Amino acid sequence: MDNALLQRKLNHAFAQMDLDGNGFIEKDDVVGMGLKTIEHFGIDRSAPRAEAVVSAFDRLWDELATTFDADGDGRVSAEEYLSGFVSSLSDESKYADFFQPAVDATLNLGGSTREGTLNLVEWRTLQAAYGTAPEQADEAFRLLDKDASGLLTRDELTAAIHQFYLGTDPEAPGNHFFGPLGTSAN
Ligand SMILES: [Ca+2]
Ligand SMILES: [Ca+2]
Repeated sequence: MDNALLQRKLNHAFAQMDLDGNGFIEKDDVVGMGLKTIEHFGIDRSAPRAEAVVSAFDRLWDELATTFDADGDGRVSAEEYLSGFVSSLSDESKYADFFQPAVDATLNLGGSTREGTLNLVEWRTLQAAYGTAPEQADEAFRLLDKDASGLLTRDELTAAIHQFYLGTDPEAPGNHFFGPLGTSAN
């Protein structure tokens, strides 16, 4: 990993995903992140939209374990996470297969009549689940809502997450996707 910005972003994402803060991403952390998001949206765990999130994060864990857990101890260390990104996910199509199901399931927690889009209130709710302060969430929304429509579309959100995980441009709005770097609530 020779890009300092990308490394900071991945460290930030790792710390957010390591829900219990024990220095490893494990199944409970990943599924727990899905459950925490459902809880913030106030959606019943048995609702189909909630079930979809749980199963998508379950699959995300399976992908993480298969692709990143190099020493096979059933958990992903920070080193395994960083090197897994470099060796496996710099390929665009692999990246999409990996994250898109969880992204789509999460976006569908928002307005049911606007599937795959988030308004400001829904965006704040999602960001709160990831530990981002409301004013920082609002700033990120403004940056990401490129056409100022007041809604973040699936395309805008997908592009932003892609910038977050793979981008090296310090000006890219997607760098703000998971809140200010280095200030994870964990
Ligand atoms: Ca953990
Ligand atoms: Ca491991």
